[in-house]
Amino acid sequence: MTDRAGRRRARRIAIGTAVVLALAGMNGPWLYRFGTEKYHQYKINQPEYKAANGKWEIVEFPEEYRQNTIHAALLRTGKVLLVAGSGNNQDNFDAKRYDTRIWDPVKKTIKKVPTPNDLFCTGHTQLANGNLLIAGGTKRYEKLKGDVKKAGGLMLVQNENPDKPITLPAGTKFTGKENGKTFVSKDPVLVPRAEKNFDPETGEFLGNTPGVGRIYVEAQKEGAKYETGTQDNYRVHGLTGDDARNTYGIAEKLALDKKDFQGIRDAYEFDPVAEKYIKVDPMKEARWYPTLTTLSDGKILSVSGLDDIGQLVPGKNEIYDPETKEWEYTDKERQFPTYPALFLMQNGKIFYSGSNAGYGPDDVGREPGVWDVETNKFKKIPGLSDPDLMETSGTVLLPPAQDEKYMVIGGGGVGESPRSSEKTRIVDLKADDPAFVDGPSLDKGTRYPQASVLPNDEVLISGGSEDYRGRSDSNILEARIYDTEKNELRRVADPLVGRNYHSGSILLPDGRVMFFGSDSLFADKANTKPGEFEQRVEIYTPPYLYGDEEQPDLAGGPQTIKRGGSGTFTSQDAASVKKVRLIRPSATTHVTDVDQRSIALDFTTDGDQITLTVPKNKNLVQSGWYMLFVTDGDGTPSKAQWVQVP
Ligand SMILES: [Cu+2]
Repeated sequence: MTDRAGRRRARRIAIGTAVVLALAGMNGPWLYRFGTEKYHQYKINQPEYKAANGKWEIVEFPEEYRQNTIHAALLRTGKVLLVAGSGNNQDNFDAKRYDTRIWDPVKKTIKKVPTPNDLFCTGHTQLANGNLLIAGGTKRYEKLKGDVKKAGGLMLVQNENPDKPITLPAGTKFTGKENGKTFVSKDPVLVPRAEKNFDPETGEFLGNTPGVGRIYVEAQKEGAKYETGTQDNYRVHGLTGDDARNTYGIAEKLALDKKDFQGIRDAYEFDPVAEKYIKVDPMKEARWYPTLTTLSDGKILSVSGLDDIGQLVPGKNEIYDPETKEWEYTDKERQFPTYPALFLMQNGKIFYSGSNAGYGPDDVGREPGVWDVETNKFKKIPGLSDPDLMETSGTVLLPPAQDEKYMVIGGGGVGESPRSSEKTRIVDLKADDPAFVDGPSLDKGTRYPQASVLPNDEVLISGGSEDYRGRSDSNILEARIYDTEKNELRRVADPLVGRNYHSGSILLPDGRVMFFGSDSLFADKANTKPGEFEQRVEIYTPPYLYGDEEQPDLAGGPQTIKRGGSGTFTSQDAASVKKVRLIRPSATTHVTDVDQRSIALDFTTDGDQITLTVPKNKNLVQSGWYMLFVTDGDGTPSKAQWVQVP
């Protein structure tokens, strides 16, 4: 800053203060508020303030482009894919109005993309070729108790025949042997054949284990008198001979209680260049709220979700092969709550932080640990504080990824609990016996925190709400930057828009961070008016873009660098570069972003040349497209160059 600019600034501050004092002196409460607000506006726009705290700006799309964005992913074109599907809106769902937008945050253009299915509450992850894999979504909205007219629930269809599977069509009737009540299936179901069991020593035949198919059934007629009290066996209509003898249903109580959302099996790859969804093989299981995580071999693991009858998928996980575009079950089963936070570790195993987003029994798959998908061994990690407040917590792999330290932020009690945690917890997976320790605390208990890794190794943590879905006007209009080296949080400028459930954040290639969504249950503090989905996007410009110096430039260089390989780029500021990072672009929903990671690169400089080397470990540097940032000694990052690691 020049002396003259400094004097100019000092004079402006003096005038601003005088205005506030004059207004305050008039004693009018409205005027006072007007004055403080005006002063606040003035203050947050001062260069010194922005250089220390950054700045927030609301982006409002033209009305016809607004949508209830639930999912967002940064594409390798630098554009952001915004997916609503039906956007948690029953009217949209009933009308089959499914929405997707592509937004260019630099050119400020937005376009509509035809959406082939209800991708509301789907799962997603970045693929090696730059496509985004998207799997699962919504088959049916939840029905609350009182709205459920026909008694219904899960029917387990058993097949005792070891020689063949059996398929029952939609509309199959089941009549209880004890209760005499008849229920009808909503979909076809394939029941696998029974398994023969033999004594491993003698080879003696011990009997059959029936094959089991799961299907949703409901009463033929409305009303409470068709509810059942307890478990019963059910005769299947329309079968004859052996089939009638070998096939039967078992159901627990079939009642008028709340019916959860139901998932779909459909999967797509989104092509960022054609800007289109491409249909691929459907998953084996229907999933609503699944997590997709890249594995060591570049295949994609799909875990958890509610299935096509609204039940937590019973531990059946599956893997997508991007080569064949087909899914296979894993050999062994393990059950997690919905949207579990699962990250690929440098040793090829999976780290589960315990973060998740909202469905599943409170005693299934809640404890954090390290999971070997092949052997299905799971080693628990101790030390987590507020372990019963992990739902809607956020987990972020702290930069640089090489250190393998994760932070778990906030979280709330299971279901609609009003309780929430103000803790951050940190675990160092490179330690001999990893254990969580508390990091610096937030001011308030925080569900749904948004967290984005920044190119200078800091982490931006923003928003969330104290109560479930922002109840009682509990949105938190605060943001902090976490300093990974000092293990400290510092408060920065406040966001302008409250964001809770169905929100997220994404680091953009120019070093800014975009925020989307929020789905308050109520619009008022008294919790009497229904909430409205937050359709505005907000962009945070971190302090590093308000420094005295320009962003370092970065140009030239190869677009593809192999693991273990090097590339030479040009920068006029090469001599001042202190950090070089490859950042995997975010794909985020429901406080779950298992893609984002920032990898430190070794580099050398020579004049205006900067030569960097990509680490060899394929679990650290997963194949795919990355943002390459260089950051100078002041912590100011360049704009990113896109680099593909094949
Ligand atoms: Cu949701």
